[in-house]
Amino acid sequence: MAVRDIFDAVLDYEEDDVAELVQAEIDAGTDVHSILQDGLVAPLDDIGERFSAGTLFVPEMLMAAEAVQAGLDILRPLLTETGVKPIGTVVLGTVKGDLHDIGKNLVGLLLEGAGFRVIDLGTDVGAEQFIASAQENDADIIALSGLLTTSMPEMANAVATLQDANKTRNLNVKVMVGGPPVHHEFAMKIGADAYGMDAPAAVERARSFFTG
Ligand code: B1M
Repeated sequence: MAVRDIFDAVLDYEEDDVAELVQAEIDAGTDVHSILQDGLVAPLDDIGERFSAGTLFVPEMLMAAEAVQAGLDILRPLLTETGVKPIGTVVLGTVKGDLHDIGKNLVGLLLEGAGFRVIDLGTDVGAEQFIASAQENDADIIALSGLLTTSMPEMANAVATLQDANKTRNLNVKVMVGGPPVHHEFAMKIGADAYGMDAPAAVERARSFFTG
């Protein structure tokens, strides 16, 4: 039994095996971040490369994502364990037109684990939905995820709308962005307050809004 078996089970689209193997590694005391990174996230890069090469297609990408999600469900309690009073509230979502949610879910789990209250709006979320939820939940941060290159203009549009609402609609939130096509320069150019390269970096950025 090894983390490599989880990797292989994701590539075989074996949801139930992934869940069982993740539980077995937890029981064996394997480092949670190794289970996450080497067992669950790494095979998706492999899947992405095969998709780009035209050797597998959307249904297989979806089955792999579902297998990863089954493993994440098992890891969830370990990633979100916290007994502390919430540091602040984050409204999180994947931008309009984009249906990818695994990276966003990971960002949400680690934020929760770091003591934030997370309102997850899911995928395909428009700027006005982010604003309404931030107002309703008295949020401190809005966090936007996007995986497609075509999501970048939508992310820019959402950030502009949110920053405008900060000035004109009595909203007071910081805006954070992330996802593979996004980088620091782009984030600053579109007026975001922070960019997170990965989920741990997103937590650091979110914390920095409170610690200065
Ligand atoms: Co899609 N897909 N997909 N896909 N998919 C990619 C992203 C792609 C790179 C594959 C490829 O071509 N090699 C490619 C995008 C190309 C591009 O635009 N540059 C692609 C494509 C083209 C598409 C479709 C257009 C395919 C089609 O229909 N022809 C379609 C689009 C649908 C849509 O969104 N409208 C599509 C669909 C799908 C599925 C639905 C089948 C499925 C998603 C299922 C799901 O999410 N529930 C899927 C999958 C699984 C992938 C890959 C294989 C895996 C994505 C993933 O979950 N990675 C992906 C290829 C790849 O990544 N190698 C691919 C793991 C995840 C942990 O990483 O999300 O990057 P990631 O999150 C990271 C960081 O980016 C960061 O933290 C996380 C880790 O710590 N992060 C943040 C993310 N959000 C953040 C926010 C932050 C901070 C950090 O602050 C707010």
